[in-house]
Amino acid sequence: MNYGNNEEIKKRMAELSAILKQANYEYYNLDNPSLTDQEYDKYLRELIVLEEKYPEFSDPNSPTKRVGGEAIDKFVKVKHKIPMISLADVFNEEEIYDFTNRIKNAGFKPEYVCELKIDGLGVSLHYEHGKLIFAATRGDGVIGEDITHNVKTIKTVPLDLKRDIDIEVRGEIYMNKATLEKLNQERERNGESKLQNVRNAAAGSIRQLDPKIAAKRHLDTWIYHLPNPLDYGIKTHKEAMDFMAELGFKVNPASRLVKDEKGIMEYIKEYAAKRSELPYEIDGIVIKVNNIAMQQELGSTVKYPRWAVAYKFPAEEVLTKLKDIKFTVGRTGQITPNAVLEPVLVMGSTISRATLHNEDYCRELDLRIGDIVSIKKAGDVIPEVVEPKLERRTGAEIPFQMIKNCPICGSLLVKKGNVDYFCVNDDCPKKNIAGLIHYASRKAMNIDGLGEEIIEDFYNEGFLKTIPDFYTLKEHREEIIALEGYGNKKVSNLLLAIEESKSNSVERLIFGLGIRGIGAKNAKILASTYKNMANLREATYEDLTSIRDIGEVLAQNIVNYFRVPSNIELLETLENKGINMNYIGNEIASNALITDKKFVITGTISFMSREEIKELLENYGGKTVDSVSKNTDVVIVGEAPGSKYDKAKSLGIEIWDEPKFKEIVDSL
Ligand code: 0OW
Repeated sequence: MNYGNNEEIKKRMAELSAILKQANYEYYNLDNPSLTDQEYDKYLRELIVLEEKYPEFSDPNSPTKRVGGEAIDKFVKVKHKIPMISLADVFNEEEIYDFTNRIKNAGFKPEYVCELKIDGLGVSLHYEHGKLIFAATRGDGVIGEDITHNVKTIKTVPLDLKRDIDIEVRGEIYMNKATLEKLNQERERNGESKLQNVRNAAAGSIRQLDPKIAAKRHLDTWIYHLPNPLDYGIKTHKEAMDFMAELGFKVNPASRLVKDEKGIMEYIKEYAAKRSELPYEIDGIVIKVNNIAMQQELGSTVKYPRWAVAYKFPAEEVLTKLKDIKFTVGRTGQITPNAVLEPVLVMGSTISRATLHNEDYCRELDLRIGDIVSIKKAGDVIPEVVEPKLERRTGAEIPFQMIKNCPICGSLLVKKGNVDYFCVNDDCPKKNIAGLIHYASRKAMNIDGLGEEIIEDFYNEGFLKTIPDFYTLKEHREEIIALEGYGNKKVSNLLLAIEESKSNSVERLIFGLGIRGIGAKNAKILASTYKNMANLREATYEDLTSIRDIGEVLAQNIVNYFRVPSNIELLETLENKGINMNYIGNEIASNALITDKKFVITGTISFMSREEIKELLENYGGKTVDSVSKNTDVVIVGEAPGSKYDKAKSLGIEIWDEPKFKEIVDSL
């Protein structure tokens, strides 16, 4: 087809774009297409060809993006202007009345909107002049990640709105049950592990760097929140939902305006019964005050709105057979009894293992191998064995016996405290395997795809005995591919994920080392305080204890860890293999008066809370510590200061009184 001059070409591309977008909306949002698939594909192909030929005329919001544009190489952080707060959970009728009574006691007579609580992940969508500009995950509610490249592949997220409007809306990205089923069948064919539930599947899909992969996951959305309705003259949540639907967003038709608690309870009852027939997972019912002015007067706590709650469906209890009791050895050597169960479906997941906590728990329940037991799984917590069904006993069951020796290395177990048993053999393979699993885990080095079974396989094959061995696995590539269930693609993805882990910010490595008592949060504090591993290695006990969240025990554990030659050797080996030893963390502004300075705050500053001062100083690379020492750079002195003020003067430490501090804050 020849298009004549540039104007003709641009016109044709815009025409095709409009035809395809309208067709998408009719197909995915209205479920009432006017184009046949063949017609749709013909127009799409024509537009793809034109965009390749004339990239300068290509629209960033072109419908061709639905099939996935360029891959990104890392996720960019996004700060939410209005925090994306979560919902407080309630579990029964009494707690629902507590919620509504609190509102009525505050003098309000509210109506409520009841909504299905979609089991996916929160998303924020930003539009300017009616065009999708960017999309971000909820993250921790304040800082999310830019996922625009993947969101554009979600067919029900409009790339253009019905009006030329600037707006942010929020909703849930989710995966249908049937989509997960198909995805898991395909993963099983590829020898990949099955995804446990739709929430993990949706989260894993939206966190793909390559949108062509995300496009294949057929994600979907329900939009349920307008953060600033009054800016659009909207007075109720119901109006907001209708407004967003008119703009072209997919809004759940099951939402319902109810007058009172009776209406709420009827809605809950109705959807508890319908839940299993829905094409998507819901984990509860969201109850919101309808009137926006009331919402704003009720306000929010730091974490939750006071005008909305999430009623969570009760945990499902199902029966299955206790086939065996196995004992696992944790990375600290702790022995935990685990139930090996006849696989059973609970809350959308197939369960074949459940924790039995410790020996006392098993004795109190008088658990016997062969028992029929009830299993309970609430939300995404690990499933639990509730009790054996005594009436189902045949007499053939085998009473519980606590083991005396480590199931892996055979060494005699030692009882510590009054319940737990430990394997104290430092060369116990299971402890080593658990240490490797911890190192690769999500909150540590976050090596995608390297789950427990794979690590256990590699350990038993001898490819992976110590942490540095992760980075030489690529030398065993052929041997690994030869293993049962390890396809070429799967091994390539694993080796790529291992290489990617080298560029983590150093807090992940600090946590992955398994220093006693150092969790992910403290690891981040240490990383942001010391900026790199070398500085942390040099930190003295006094230095460490002067950090707010690090007490004596942790400080001693850290100092001890760096005194062990094999640990120093490990770190040097890892550094030589190219593992990043620096803190990459959140970008912080810098200011000579604040960056890398240690501050103590004493007394009350009239215009800022201590938390806000701490956050401001941290944003500029400063650090607040609790006690004044010769390492303190500045003491900020407010109203009615304490002895720290005197100590600062005696040590000749720089003092900022309130006027001085205010002057500096205003200058930032
Ligand atoms: N998951 C949901 C859902 C919903 C937000 C807006 C203000 C307070 C929470 O279906 N229907 N409505 C809201 O309203 N949130 C939901 O999910 C939230 C998102 C983040 C945590 C909860 O899952």
